[in-house]
Amino acid sequence: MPQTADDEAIALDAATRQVVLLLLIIPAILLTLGIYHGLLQTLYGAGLIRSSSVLGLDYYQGLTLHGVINALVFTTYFAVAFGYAVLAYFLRCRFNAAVTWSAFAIMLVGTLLAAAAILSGRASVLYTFYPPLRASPVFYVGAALLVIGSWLPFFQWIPAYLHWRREHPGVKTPLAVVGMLSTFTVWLFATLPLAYEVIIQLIPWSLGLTSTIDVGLARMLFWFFGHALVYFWLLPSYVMFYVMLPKLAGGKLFSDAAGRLAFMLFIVLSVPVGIHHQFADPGIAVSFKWFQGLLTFLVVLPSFMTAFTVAASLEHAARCRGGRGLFAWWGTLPWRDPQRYLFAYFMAGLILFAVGGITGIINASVAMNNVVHNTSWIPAHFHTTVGGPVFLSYLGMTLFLIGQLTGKPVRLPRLNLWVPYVWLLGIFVFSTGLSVAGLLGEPRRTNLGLTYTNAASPLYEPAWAFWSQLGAVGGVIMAAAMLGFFAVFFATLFGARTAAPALALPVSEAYHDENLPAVRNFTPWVAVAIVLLAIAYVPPIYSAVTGPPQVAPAYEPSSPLPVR
Ligand code: HAS
Repeated sequence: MPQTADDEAIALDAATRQVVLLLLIIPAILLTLGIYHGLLQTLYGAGLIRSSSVLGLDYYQGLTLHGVINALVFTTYFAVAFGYAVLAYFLRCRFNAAVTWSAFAIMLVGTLLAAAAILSGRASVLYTFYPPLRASPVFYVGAALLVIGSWLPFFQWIPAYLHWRREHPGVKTPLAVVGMLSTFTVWLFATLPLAYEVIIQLIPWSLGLTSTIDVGLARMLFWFFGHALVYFWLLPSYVMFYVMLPKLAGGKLFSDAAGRLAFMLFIVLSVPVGIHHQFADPGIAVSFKWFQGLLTFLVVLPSFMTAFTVAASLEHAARCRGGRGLFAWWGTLPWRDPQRYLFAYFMAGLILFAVGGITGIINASVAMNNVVHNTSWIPAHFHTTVGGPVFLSYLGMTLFLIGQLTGKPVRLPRLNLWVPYVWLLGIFVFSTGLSVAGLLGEPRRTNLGLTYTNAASPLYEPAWAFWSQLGAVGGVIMAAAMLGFFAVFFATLFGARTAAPALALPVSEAYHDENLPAVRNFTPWVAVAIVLLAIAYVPPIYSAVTGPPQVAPAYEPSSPLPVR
């Protein structure tokens, strides 16, 4: 049966509407801080700031704020908000208000605790927070609460979905719902080992109950979570690209089954690949590294499928709009339509992802990883992935949902249209600079302005200077794009209401609406995922637990000596 193709407006129940709005507005405001520290990073990197701190916040504190706000808080809040909107819209369901508010309250308390620890200088442990860097227990408790709060909505959505299926026998689950349930299935798999790391290892250690920590085990558990995390970020964007983009382009989704298969493949393949972040780590057998490296090449497949399906959908749309020729049809797409600003946000992100995907494949090759690991190539890679399709689609959808759920039209539409394109340019310039510098050996997560890009230092590396400065030019362009975004965001938020709040999501019809029974049920995919996870992770974890423990005392980034 074809999925709904109309964009009928619905009213959300009061609690869901208010919580979704808060989940969108709070992190968008926090982003002002996250973006400011992103700009500072590029200035430190280019040697334009040559001190260890600016306005009382030191380099590692700022880097931690940048990563935690942008990569953990903004993304998690958005995924929960978008999940509520999608489930409520497509399944026409209501949620228990007490649970919805509790989830929000737990996430908020967690965020405030983590923010307090970072701002007071007691948690400069970066967004990866792996030991032997040690933070205050307040930070770890905050992070744990943020994660626990984000589980609750999923436990509301599962019964809503099962109820809908009972009420609609034989009807395909809407693709957007499949996408969001896949997102949170991956999230649940990924966050369980993280919970173990935080509760059993980090909190007792930070409380002083244990004097050392097994760094090898902690890093393995973190990356069990860490790479699945990137697909937790990506999948809500894929929901937008499959379900909304074709309609915004003026066409149809080329293949419904391709979207469903992509989401199911992510359930299976997103998690058992984390060791590709540890190719350089000691104490992990080469066979485990190669196996997870191989699985990493498999997890690329659903993204390639997405690239081809989205491109085919766009071509179909363009030809419907009168597009001709082998390439000329791209020009007929609605690149400059301020009313379809979501198209611009999505497309700018997708163009960046074509680059981010290629650099990811380079990272995944064990041999080539040796060249780029821990260099500035890595931030270049992730700004074209999480900073590209993920960030831009989240920003665009934040505006869209706020506009709809407040009944306020999005203000400054022309400026809004420019935001994604300026961001695209900024990321290109930034990533080009950091990629080349990385290939020349420039390290990441280093206050380069104190040494390597400071001509007054004996450690000065002239070969890195130009490329780091190019990175800073990109950083300034990105900051300009974000100034534009904040102008649009606040003008919309404080603008006048012109309509009653209502939600109407753009929904694409399928061009090929295939009936593929294999992708209609989550259970077999979840079962295969568990088996593959066991094969990929039980041996390395067993070896980390039973092998010689890699214990270490606590460190802080400001000193090479252990904390007393
Ligand atoms: Fe990655 C490190 C491998 C995808 C994020 N990655 C990171 C880190 C982050 C990150 C944050 O194997 C650093 C973590 C840290 O702090 O240490 N990554 C991959 C691979 C993929 C990949 C194979 N990464 C992502 C995504 C991210 C993300 C998605 C965030 C959302 N990554 C690695 C590896 C490392 C790593 C190693 C560790 C490196 C190290 O040594 O530390 C793949 O999933 C990528 C597949 C993607 C594609 C692209 C498909 C293209 C599409 C766009 C089509 C566009 C169209 C529009 C149609 C195959 C869908 C028209 C376009 C035109 C150009 C006209």
